[in-house]
Amino acid sequence: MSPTLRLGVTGLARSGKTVFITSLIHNLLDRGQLPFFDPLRQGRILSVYIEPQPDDSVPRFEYEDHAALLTSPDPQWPQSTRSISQIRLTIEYEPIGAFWNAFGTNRLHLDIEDYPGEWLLDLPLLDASFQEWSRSSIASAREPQRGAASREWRGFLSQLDPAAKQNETLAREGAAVFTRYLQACKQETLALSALSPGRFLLPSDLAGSPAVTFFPLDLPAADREAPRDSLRAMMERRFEAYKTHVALPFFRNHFARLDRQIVLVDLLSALNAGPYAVADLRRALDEVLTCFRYGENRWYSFLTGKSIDRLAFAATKADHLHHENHIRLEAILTSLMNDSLARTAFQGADVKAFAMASLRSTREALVKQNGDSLGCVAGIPIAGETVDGQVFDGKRELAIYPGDLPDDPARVLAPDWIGTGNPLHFVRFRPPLAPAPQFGKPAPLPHIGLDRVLNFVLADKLS
Ligand SMILES: Nc1nc2c(ncn2[C@@H]2O[C@H](COP(=O)(O)OP(=O)(O)OP(=O)(O)O)[C@@H](O)[C@H]2O)c(=O)[nH]1
Ligand SMILES: [Mg+2]
Repeated sequence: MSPTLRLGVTGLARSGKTVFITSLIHNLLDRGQLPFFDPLRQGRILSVYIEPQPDDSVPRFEYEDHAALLTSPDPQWPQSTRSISQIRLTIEYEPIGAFWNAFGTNRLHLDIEDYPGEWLLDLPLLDASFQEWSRSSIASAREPQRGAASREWRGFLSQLDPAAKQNETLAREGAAVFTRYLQACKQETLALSALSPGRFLLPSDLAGSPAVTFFPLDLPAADREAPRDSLRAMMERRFEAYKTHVALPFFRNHFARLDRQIVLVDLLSALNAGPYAVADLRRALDEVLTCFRYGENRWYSFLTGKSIDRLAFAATKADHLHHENHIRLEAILTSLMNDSLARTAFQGADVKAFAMASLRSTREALVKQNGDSLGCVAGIPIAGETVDGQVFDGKRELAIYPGDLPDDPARVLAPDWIGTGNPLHFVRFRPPLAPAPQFGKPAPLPHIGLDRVLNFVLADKLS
């Protein structure tokens, strides 16, 4: 029996999970440039291969399709993930130490799971009552920064009487209006993260079912019993059904069985959208960390008996910044994470933050301007991206100065740090053209810092 490490690649929507998993496998299978991954640098990795996964009921992660798409002559990013999938890598390695060296190899199964990032935010709901969720959700919708995004939803809500008789048509209409509000919050301009329930944004096979046909209600402060056939009772029942039939099985069958987690964070999109989005991202991180507090007397700790001993947070897509800014990006993530660690009184696991790019899509360039050298990144913006009003066709390369992150990480939460205009500007780039094959084999996907993340989550299991 070889030991197994179940690695959860977690992250909010579009944070880069699928690209990360693809690049990780590609680099391990094809021995990429991973100088900071100790077992490989020490020459102890003997072979890596894909094996049948352990769970027959979970779809296989479509590694071959994603890798083919990213390395094709016209490389493309993968589609958004719509459901859970899994893949098993087996790593044969030489253990450290003279005794073992004389006696051959060890094996480790690395089981990796990919799932839609939105689902992650369902886990904090497990501990919330309908009333608590309604209050916090409606309070957020009333924040001025969400004014435009939540207008229709607030208007709808103000017409409702929670004590009125239950009504299926109204329930469907309300769920649709509430979903439109969540979708508007997710758009690039707001780039918010803490949006739940997750299946409203990505219902998968639940679309249209009662479990996703509910919405929060503006309830009176004094807790009164609602008649069984009232709108409030109907919403409450469905909220509880969502917890029992959607959030809990996901937690029990997947999340709770993981040994280690990598939490990918699209910090750049939040920075691009401004301090409100960064604060919201921190709120989402708080919620994620709360889910990891298995050890404490939370009722769901009885379900698992397992605890995560290492947790890596990684700010992805660092190739949008010149390398001089990578340390600042890491410092900002560390600072947000430390805030969250303190606020959630999280203990028990080794936690570390990284800045990385799973698939490096840019190269660096220095551009002279008024006697100064600006650290730029050059790549091909994806078709439709705009820079200074210029629309890109997905073919032309552009060198862009994305701006400098602040020196002091705490500044990113200060409402005044972006002044009148955001000093940061990121465009989305196409994946890089695949490098020429090496020794007849495809060249491994280029990355930034993938090896440091791997070393943190994997190296001690290969010792
Ligand atoms: N430049 C750059 N862009 C990246 C990188 N990784 C991801 N991206 C961008 O981020 C987008 C989302 O990446 P995915 O891996 O699909 O993200 P995900 O977390 O799986 O998203 P969902 O499945 O929707 O939850 C991609 O389409 C790319 O535009 C990277 O290393 N560099
Ligand atoms: Mg995905």
